Amino acid sequence: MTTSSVAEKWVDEAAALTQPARVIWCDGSKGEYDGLVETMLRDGTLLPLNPRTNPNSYLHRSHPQDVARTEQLTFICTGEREDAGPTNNWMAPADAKARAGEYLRGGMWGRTMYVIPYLMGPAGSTMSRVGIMVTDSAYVVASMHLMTRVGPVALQHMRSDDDFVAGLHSLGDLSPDRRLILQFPEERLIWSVGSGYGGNALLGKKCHALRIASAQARQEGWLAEHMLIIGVEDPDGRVTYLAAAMPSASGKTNLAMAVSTLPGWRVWTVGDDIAWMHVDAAGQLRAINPERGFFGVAPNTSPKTNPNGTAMVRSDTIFTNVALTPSGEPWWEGLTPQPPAELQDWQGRPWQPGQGPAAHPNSRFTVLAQQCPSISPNWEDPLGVPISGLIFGSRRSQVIPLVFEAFDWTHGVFLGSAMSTETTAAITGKVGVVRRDPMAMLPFCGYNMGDYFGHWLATGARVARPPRIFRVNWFRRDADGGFLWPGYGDNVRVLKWMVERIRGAGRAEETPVGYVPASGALDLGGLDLPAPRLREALRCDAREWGLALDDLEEFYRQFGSRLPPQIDEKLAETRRRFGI
Ligand code: SAT
Ligand code: MN
Repeated sequence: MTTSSVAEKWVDEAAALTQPARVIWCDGSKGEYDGLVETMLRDGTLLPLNPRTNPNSYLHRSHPQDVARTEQLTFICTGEREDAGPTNNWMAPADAKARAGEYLRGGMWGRTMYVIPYLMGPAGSTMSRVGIMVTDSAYVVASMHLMTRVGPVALQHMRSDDDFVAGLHSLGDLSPDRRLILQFPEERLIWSVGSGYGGNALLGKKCHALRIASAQARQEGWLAEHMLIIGVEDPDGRVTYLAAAMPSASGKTNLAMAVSTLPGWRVWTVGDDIAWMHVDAAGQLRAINPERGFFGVAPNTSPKTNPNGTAMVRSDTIFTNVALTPSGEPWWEGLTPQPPAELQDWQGRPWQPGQGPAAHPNSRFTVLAQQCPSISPNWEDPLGVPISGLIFGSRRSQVIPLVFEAFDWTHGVFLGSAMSTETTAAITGKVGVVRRDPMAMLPFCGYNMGDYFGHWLATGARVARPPRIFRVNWFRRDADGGFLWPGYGDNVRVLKWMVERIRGAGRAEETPVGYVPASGALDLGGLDLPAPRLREALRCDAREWGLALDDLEEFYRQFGSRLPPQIDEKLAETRRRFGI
């Protein structure tokens, strides 16, 4: 394998700091993957699952204090604090390296350092980007095999010797007290120490493809977003591509693989977590999925909620922190209505019903995208797919209607910037707390969020026909706490309305917050949903919105002059429309 001297020099420096016993350059081959699995089965990092029911599948149990992203230990390290902005944790680059350097120095002593050249994006795409990460975790290497394109293909896509994002990862002692996830967007560099879990450790995902890439995208004139990508096929076979931003563990994977309850309609999966979007020469917004696999939340994935997701993890899957049946099958809450007897919980302890969840609420499956039955035939098209609509969705029990459409691009950017959501187990901390999460990028924007809104506005101006922008909330509840909307496969009814709007046919009613489906415009055929419940799901209330806008105004204030005036103006315009 040929490598640039810049890459070799950087790897030498990483080795000098961490002092591994040996350095192995990964080639991404099947033999390499099998060898890693064998090593991990031997040392207990992986447990075999039942080869009959779950061929080539394994269970990994993480350290009990290392089960989700730790946002409080995640930093954007820019020369100027202002460039990280008020929504990011910030550390000066030199301080960050001094602190993390203490945890990393000699940290790979006696161990293997794996060097992983990886490609984010399809081979042959000018939108794809290269990373080179080093790690002392075989589990991370195997996961990177599934989540990215590892090996010579990566190095072949470097446009110059230094055209890669460098990532240094070490498990350290896995203690949150000595854990830091550091992004240096100005150096295109990542340092991560003290965690082996998910987005903390698989550096291609959140650290590279969102935090570093968002900053790079701003400089280069594209968008790196926390979005799924789908193709919605109508009964005539016409496919409309949409991208949707939603916070972690809020249904992106389920929506990306939805099985339509509407006859003749079908959803094709292009990606379930990240979209890189460029404006092409004709002014069309186009998206690629930079990832090669899915790192999805297991709990509540079932033949009912996500039949494609359930089918794709039947073989060749690494599970993390799920429960285990006596016959060696993985299990998690929601997979079957009743838990099987004699389960072991996610830490390997005997489990009885009533003892809390058997699988960790943020337990995951890691699997190649090509195993998904609904994977789009063109999902690796180097040109990406043309995006006609964008969706911002969050998890709100109250206030936010099931679906509404922005008046125009600027209003849509405002709606995205105004998102808030109830927190989930995907991040360490309290679950169910409402927090602001603009465009589902709060934990992932690698620069000042005020500038980020400005970049969105500027991108819209470059698109010939800007995609329609929609806001959704599948999670609104009635007074008794029940969900107002059935969700899952029935969400395709909402997608159908969006496609009709994009084509100029769907009927809508104007409200102060945007266009909502007119009476009868949502296809509810075959669904038993009383009209008052739908009205309640679509309702927007001036008093509730007044309070929400007060809160939003306070959120905006912290950006000072970095907040684009158009965003502030849209807030004022919403108040005027409500007459509040
Ligand atoms: O960041 S992870 O990859 O661990 C999962 C998520 O939060 O979306
Ligand atoms: Mn995500």
